[in-house]
Amino acid sequence: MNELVKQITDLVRSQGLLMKSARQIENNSDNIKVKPGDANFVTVYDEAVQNNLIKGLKEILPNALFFAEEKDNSSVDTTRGHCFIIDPIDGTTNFIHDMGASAISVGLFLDGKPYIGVIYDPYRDEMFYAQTGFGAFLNGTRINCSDRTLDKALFSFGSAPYNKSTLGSEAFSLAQKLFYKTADIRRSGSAAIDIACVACGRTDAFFEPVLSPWDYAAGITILTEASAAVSDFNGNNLSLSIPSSFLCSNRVIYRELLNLIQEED
Ligand code: LIP
Repeated sequence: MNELVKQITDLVRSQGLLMKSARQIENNSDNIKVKPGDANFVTVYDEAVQNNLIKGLKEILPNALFFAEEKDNSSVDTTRGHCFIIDPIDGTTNFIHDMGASAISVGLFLDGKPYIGVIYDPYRDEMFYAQTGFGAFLNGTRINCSDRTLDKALFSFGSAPYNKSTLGSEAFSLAQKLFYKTADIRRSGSAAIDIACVACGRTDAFFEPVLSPWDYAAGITILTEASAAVSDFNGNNLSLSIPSSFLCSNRVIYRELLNLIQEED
């Protein structure tokens, strides 16, 4: 493992331990704040993990910029130099409900190009990481996406919970359509975990009508290095600065999925 990847994964693992130490978050309202949108929360742990990550990553790469879920990113140009795009706890609602299905997601970009991606699920002690050109790994073992066909595929989807009123029906109508063409559906409640599952071939596709760059930044590098396809619903590259629709899948079914999505419009 490259030294920079090792430094980042060590730091991320330490923050996973902080996540796991959290107890009964839901029972203390001082722990939770409500953000704009439907059912959008932040906990004191999201803020602590984010602060600790930024502090530690600054020691590793002093000139890097930071674009992260729980901070103001208005002056951050994600396309210049080293830029970390961070979701301190992806799956915050799961975290509040003690579901044991949340992850830390850290993507590093160099001049706007994918460089390193790290997704850590502390509950399963699963560290997914990739560096452009060097493959994708889960706990040190090389991973690749699946080659299942659509009829055998297991897909997951995100319900766009923060935009229920505008995008909820799109998410469910597409999920219903895919349900009849595939083996079955899953919904983990963490986009980062759903993405990691496509990268290692547990599932075959994941979509959500809108996600933010911190939800998928690390995933872009991991998916690409695992030979999966990743784009927005129009087949375009994902934005690193504004929310976007999101699709990833193995390459056998990607075009078919894009066509099915476009039929919906
Ligand atoms: C959330 C996800 C969830 C997805 C939401 C949101 P957060 O991230 O991982 O699965 O449906 O759109 O992005 O806010 O918990 O970091």
